[in-house]
Amino acid sequence: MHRVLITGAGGGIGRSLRESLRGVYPVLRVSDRVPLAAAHTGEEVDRTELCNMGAVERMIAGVDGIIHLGGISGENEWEAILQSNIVGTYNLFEAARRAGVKRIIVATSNHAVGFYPRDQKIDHRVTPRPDSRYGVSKAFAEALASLYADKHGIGFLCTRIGNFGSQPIDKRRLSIWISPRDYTQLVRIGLEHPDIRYEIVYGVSNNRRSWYDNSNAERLGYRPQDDSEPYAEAVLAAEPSGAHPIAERYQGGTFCAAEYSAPTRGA
Ligand code: 15L
Repeated sequence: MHRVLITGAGGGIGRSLRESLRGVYPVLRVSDRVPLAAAHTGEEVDRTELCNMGAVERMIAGVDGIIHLGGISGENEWEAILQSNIVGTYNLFEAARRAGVKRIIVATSNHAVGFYPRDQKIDHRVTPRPDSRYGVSKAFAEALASLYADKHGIGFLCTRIGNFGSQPIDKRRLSIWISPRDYTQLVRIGLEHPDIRYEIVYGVSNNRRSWYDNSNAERLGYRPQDDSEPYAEAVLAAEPSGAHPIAERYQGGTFCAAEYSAPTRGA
């Protein structure tokens, strides 16, 4: 990997990876739709709207690997999700194919599988159960990655990120938290592992309360260093009571409860 591109480099995960990957690859190109901090040595700064194919093609020129974080990072109206996450991801993968990019790390999300219940441990083989239009866009990204892996030979690591941050912020996040250093490790596996065709892994730390069987990530060499458990007592003490029963039942939490209108069945 000579030149690695980060899309969505102005977001929380993007800013963190920009720091942790500084100097790891000869050139780090950082891009966002909003202006970014000026380039450090070894960096190139770019500004691109992912829904503009011509701009995406220019952004991608000369790139070997991509960390795709760009797009909307939560639930939104369909038109916004469509342009940023669906058209934007299509433009990126298609431009990458034309430019001969070798690897793409995709920031998918726990919300692609958010309607699995909390009492079920899931692995990378489960079918998607999106909990939102946002979750559907992440399932779309995984499906599109599968197509571009099988048909065009780009290597993809789809990371179903739980909740990224310096520490877990509530009860649900105790099960899905990922620390910055663990996500950096996972991204580097995606870019540097010699044999990746198409893989789904969970972007989570080594949480004792995890809802995921992350054996596929372990198989690829992932050894997360952090666990949410030391934070559990304080987090649980601060947890407000009266959570929505649908949010409480499913892994996606409030993403599941929002706009929920199905007749509630049993438990
Ligand atoms: C996500 O996918 C979002 O990008 C992030 O903002 C959080 O909402 C996270 O999931 C979560 O589930 O906590």
